[in-house]
Amino acid sequence: MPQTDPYQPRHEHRFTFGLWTVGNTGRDTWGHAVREVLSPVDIVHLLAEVGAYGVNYHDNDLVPAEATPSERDRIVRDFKRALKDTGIVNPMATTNLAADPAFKDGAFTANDPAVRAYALQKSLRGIDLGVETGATTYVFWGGREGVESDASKDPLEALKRYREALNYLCAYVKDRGYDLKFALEAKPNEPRSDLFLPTTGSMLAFLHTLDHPEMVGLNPEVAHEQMAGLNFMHAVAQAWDAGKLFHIDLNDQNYARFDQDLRFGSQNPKAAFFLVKFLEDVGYAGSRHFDAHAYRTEDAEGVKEFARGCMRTYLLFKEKARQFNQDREIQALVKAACADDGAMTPYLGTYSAKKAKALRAHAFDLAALRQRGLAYERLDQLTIELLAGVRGSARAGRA
Ligand code: DIG
Ligand code: MN
Ligand code: MN
Repeated sequence: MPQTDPYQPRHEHRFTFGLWTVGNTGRDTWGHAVREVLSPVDIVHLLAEVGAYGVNYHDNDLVPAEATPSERDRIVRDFKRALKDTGIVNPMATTNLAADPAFKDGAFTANDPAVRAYALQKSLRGIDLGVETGATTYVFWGGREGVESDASKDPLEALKRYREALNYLCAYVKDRGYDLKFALEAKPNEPRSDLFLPTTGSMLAFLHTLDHPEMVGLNPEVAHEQMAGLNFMHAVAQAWDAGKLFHIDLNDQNYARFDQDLRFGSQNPKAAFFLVKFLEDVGYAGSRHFDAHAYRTEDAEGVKEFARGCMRTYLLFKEKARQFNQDREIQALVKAACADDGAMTPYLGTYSAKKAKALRAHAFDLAALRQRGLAYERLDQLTIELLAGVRGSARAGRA
């Protein structure tokens, strides 16, 4: 009986890809497409072949803006049949509010009220389409919600328009009785010079200013926080802490680059490992969405390798996280670093006058506090050795 590959993706892993990811034709600012356009049906079958769980889309990835109503119905019918034939599901949908030249000055935050109205209309239709194909999460990424010159737009007015649009669309979902929640995706810049609501933290604060914050969560993306030089896992932890990790966009990114949307774990494996460890430790049950695409150098087979690599790397790090959590020496170091003999309990936690009085009177052994070593060098070295695959074969003690 051949040893089954422990890193084979299965539906239970909830790996999803957007139509625009494995369908990316390799066109970039400086070069033409290098790959054929794939139909949504072909992409669904490709994702089934590589072992994915689901497929996501922007409205126009599925239904071109110029499609007639009958063409729209045929496309949706064929797409739903492909989902049924393959068992691939559609957990998330979104609106493309970035490509149409009408959005050149933004969509929800555009200065022209007709553009803002068109963005709402397009989103209403996109929401209906997403619900029709089974989506239960709707993402909003404000790719054009920003400025090149702050002379052009008052940020307070922009936030007011953003809020008005999302309140309008939340009210629409409630009015239609849809089982749909919204997930806001931040990005600091690109394609606009500066984007409003640039980080997951900004989005988290903003969503609480909406009329129905309970319907709205976050869709953090690895590349977007790393573009801003931030620790992505910390952003995800804050979203989770607030009960707002509704979705997640996984990829990778060099910190000093434009939005690269690289294969998951391909640039910063240690950061990817701690992200996977976090998601698995807390029991995140949502989609693991790979918002990424293959290198421009790749052909159709290379695109499949890209998709397999995203999922395989996630599963590799999921296994490494299990080993990390069970490694006696690592866990002993983690435990020692967080040791608590209870001596500070009378002073910490919820304030009381009694506690504060006792704390004020307490004499600290500052010399001891200052000289204590925490052994993080050994802890991180063991992490590196675990990831490098030597920890498993090392002796139980010091290598
Ligand atoms: C880009 O990172 C954005 C758009 O592709 C889309 O709106 C969202 C969905 O994952 N990610
Ligand atoms: Mn991106
Ligand atoms: Mn994204």
